[in-house]
Amino acid sequence: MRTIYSPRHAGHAGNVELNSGAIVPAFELPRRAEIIRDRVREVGLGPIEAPREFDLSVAARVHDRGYLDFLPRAWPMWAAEGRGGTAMPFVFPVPGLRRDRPPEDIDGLLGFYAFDAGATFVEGTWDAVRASHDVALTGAALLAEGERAVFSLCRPPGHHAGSRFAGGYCFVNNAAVAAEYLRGRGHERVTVLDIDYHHGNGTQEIFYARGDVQVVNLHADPVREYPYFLGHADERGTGAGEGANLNLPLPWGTGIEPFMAALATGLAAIADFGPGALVVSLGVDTYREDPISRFQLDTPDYPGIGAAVAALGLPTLFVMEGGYAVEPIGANAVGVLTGFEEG
Ligand code: OKS
Ligand code: ZN
Repeated sequence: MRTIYSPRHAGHAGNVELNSGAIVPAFELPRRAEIIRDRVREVGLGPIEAPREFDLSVAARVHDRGYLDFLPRAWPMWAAEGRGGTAMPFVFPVPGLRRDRPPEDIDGLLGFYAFDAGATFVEGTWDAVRASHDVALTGAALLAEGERAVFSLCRPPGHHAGSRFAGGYCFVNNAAVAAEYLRGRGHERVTVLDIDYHHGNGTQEIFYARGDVQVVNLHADPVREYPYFLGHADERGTGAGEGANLNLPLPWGTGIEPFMAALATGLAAIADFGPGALVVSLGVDTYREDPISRFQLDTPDYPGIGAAVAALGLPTLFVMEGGYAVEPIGANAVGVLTGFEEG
């Protein structure tokens, strides 16, 4: 399996986040991607290649134009106020407030285009986001050109980013952009399978009214877990998308057996939908020692997940999402991929 990787992710670094009432260094670190890349090399998964360059035309089909225009401007606007550190929103247009007119001030804009304080900007953020988008699209292009499976080692991740909001370390929804690309390249139906610990609320929101892109999510039950306000089992899609969204929420403490049972349910729904290609939002924050998550998966469990996904027999693009137990992240993420190849 080919891996697509760009070192430009490393510019998104040194930012802080709000956690348990304190400002702490962000958990989403450059080391994460480097450790995964090193593990790909170590196990000989296949070549590691630089991304091609893409314009934002596919991204503009899943994201709002104003949102996409804002992302590269966020840090320059922040810096123009004489500020350094981390650009972070603190006020949000919840229902009851105006969403129809973007403010002109940077603090207003940061909140206008976010659902939480968790997608923060430093000077190198946009360049890293742009490269992550190219990494995803390069993987999708290789799939369209006939590869059976590709690993897009994206950083920053994407699955919390919606059509017009950032959040949860995510800016551009890499998996959604890849799925949209594959839709435009000969596949009538495409599925996004999200196995990150957290619900992929952005991916769900983007495709919720569409019948051509199925979204299947396994995640910690939002009744107790971030992102809280989406990801329940009764969210099944709307309009043309009715039935094309499937949420499989699981309780805190979930181990590999119930996880695999839910995965089997998700895979059966995918087989019924009959997509021509599959995009897997691959998070390994399901790991037992993840510092911000509460599932109980162990390193030897991950290859079985990849093998189960391989049994669908679909062209498959793996897009990296979360996972914060930094040292084991390589063994866990690449374990899914080797399991897929052997499965
Ligand atoms: C609050 C942390 C919020 C959780 C962000 C979750 C990011 C993630 N300090 N999404 O898949 O892993
Ligand atoms: Zn996650």
